[in-house]
Amino acid sequence: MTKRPNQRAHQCRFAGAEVAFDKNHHSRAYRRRQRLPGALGGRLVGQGKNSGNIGGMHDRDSKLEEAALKEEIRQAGRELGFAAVGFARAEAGAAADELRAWLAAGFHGEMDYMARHAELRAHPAQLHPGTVTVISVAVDYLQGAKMADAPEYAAISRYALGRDYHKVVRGRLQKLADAIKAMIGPFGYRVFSDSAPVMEVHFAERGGLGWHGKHTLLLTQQGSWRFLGEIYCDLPLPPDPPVAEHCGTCSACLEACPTRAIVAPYRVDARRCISYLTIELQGAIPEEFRPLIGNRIYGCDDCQLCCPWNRFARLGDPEFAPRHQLNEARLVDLFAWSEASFNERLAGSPIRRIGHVRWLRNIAVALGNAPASASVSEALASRADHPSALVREHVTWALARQAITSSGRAPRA
Ligand code: B12
Ligand code: SF4
Ligand code: SF4
Repeated sequence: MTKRPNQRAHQCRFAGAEVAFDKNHHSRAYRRRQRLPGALGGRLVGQGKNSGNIGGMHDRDSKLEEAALKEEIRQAGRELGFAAVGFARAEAGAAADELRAWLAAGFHGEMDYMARHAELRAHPAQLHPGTVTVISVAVDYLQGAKMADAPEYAAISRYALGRDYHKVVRGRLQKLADAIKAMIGPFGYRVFSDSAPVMEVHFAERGGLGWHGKHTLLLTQQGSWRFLGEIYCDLPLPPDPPVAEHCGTCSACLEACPTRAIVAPYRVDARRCISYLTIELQGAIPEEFRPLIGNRIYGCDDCQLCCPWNRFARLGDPEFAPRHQLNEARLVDLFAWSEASFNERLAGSPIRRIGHVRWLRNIAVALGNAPASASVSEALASRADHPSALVREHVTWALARQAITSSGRAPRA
């Protein structure tokens, strides 16, 4: 895939943005309140709780004010480093039925939280009372660092090589909420980034940030290497128009998926997805998938690597730059990390969430799939007596697979 390493989406300018809000926005808020007693100003004193009538703001001046406020928010978002900011009504519509159908098919596997909180996902105002608008943001994360491309090296998803996005995106969203408060005064809101039952891709799509790709991720003409986050709020702002979809007749992601997890366009059976198998699944990885996982030890990028739109991807924030050379780490070296090293080196990384046992489980599978060598067998043997039965079982499987490979017999794919 051709990347354009010198292209920068944006410069992150937290400090500059904060200074600008302090200098200008209080006076703007004051001016807006003076001009808008019946519009946002009215809502702020508790008049408008509705979903879509935009608070009864029908006159032209109010509409201009709303449009101006949205642009101010968008600009503040850009200054905080967001690649895009969009506005949608807080309504799930038909997407809620699709979510229910996905759950009914059992595609969520062991992700019980998806089923437990389905109705909160479908009804934003139940999750945060008063919510009428969802402000969605996107943050680019792709890095220019070289990725090792050999079976004895670990393949870790690009999104997980650096700092944990949950914290980064939510921290930035809080700054955006503070900026909005400086513009209009207090308002009701809550910020999220993959941190609560929110239909993130749906609202980003409705807010014009991109379209649902056939791989189900939010896709744009600058690709899909983007995190999503949102502010649920009680500001009755008009929605942005959705963008047209541009998957067309392409089906590259369905064909590239190593485990055939994209069972139909827009339908991922999570139970087959390597991201689920290596990150979400607590127990043993089903044997049928182990050979297909290859050297992927945390997540999978294949449905994005093959996507033609990712040729136009922009580089993301340096905060997501690889730590501990995870972009070119040998499997045997990572397998040797003690639990203390794992916890210490991966502090602040999303990978730490899976814990040392599942880390070893995943690497054992990748070592089983690696070309046969004495160093791989020795590394596996060193964990054969690990206290965790889960690790021992995967090590046994991997040693058996190594034995088959070294005997010259083709391992079962
Ligand atoms: C659960 C989850 C997973 C699960 C399930 C994935 C899935 N596709 O559902 C697993 C663990 C497999 C997963 C993997 C990944 N995930 Co994930 N995941 C989520 C999470 C928490 C919820 C997604 C969800 O609601 N799924 C439920 C199903 C029903 O939603 P859906 O597939 O989008 O289905 C919609 C449409 O496709 C459509 N639909 C469904 N069926 C049908 C049928 C027809 C006929 C039609 C027309 C439409 C249709 O309607 C549905 C509702 O809108 C979100 C965060 C969030 N809170 O939203 C992150 C999120 C989607 N994941 C993200 C990422 C980065 C990934 C990975 C790339 C990570 C990696 N590199 O390993 C992979 C990609 C795998 C993939 N192709 O989806 C990002 C995506 C960013 C982006 N650009 O879109 C999110 C938004 C997190 C974030 N804040 O950034 N993920
Ligand atoms: S992340 Fe990998 S396994 Fe999951 S759907 Fe995409 S290509 Fe398939
Ligand atoms: S690979 Fe093709 S079908 Fe899949 S998301 Fe990208 S453009 Fe759409």
